[in-house]
Amino acid sequence: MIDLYTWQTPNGEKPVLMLEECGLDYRLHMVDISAGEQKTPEFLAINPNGKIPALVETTAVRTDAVFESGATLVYLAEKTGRFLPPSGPERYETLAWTFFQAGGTGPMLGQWYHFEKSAPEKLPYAIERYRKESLRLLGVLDERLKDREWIAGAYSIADMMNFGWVRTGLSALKTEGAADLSNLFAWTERVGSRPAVKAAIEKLDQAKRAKTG
Ligand SMILES: N[C@@H](CCC(=O)N[C@@H](CS)C(=O)NCC(=O)O)C(=O)O
Repeated sequence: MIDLYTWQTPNGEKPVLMLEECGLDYRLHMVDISAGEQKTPEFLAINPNGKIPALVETTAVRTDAVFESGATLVYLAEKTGRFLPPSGPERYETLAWTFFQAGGTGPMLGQWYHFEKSAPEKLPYAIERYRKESLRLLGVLDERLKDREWIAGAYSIADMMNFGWVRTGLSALKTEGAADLSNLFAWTERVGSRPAVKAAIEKLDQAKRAKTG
């Protein structure tokens, strides 16, 4: 059985998208990061970095504990043989666009959000630096999508990895209707209309409401 520890955030959503696409059975454990549940000794035993998401799979012969959203997607892809080519250039292209998110839009948008919304002091240099870099990264993805339906070959973990951050970034950076990001807007519509994506978003929403009331 797979136990998924997560919360309703762009990173927390990723393994739920994959579990729903693959039709796997799993138990959803909501870890309230606003209440500090990701720093409890029980959770740190699963992810020493104290961040969601993380998953644990227990079978008759072994227990696997996996943290980092990208690693959870690769784990599930290798378990099912789906959404990540098994070898060759297509596999590395998919992994490259998967980790592009982990090292790019995630940290840059995260820092922009912090300096724009949470920092006690308004630092125009920091706000502008992370805003510009976030927009540049979204532009790289937009260019990538100008002549293709999905980020790397068929729909893959690269799309699942990028979806939540692109959606959040496009809306938080107030890019509505930006002509130079039109391929990206069209792609978010395509991803968002997949039944598994709708089911994942709905499940997380319900689970969060059940936990926080
Ligand atoms: N690189 C990590 C980032 C995980 C991450 O930043 N998770 C956030 C929620 S989106 C979190 O747990 N924040 C709580 C904290 O930092 O204490 C991944 O992709 O899994």
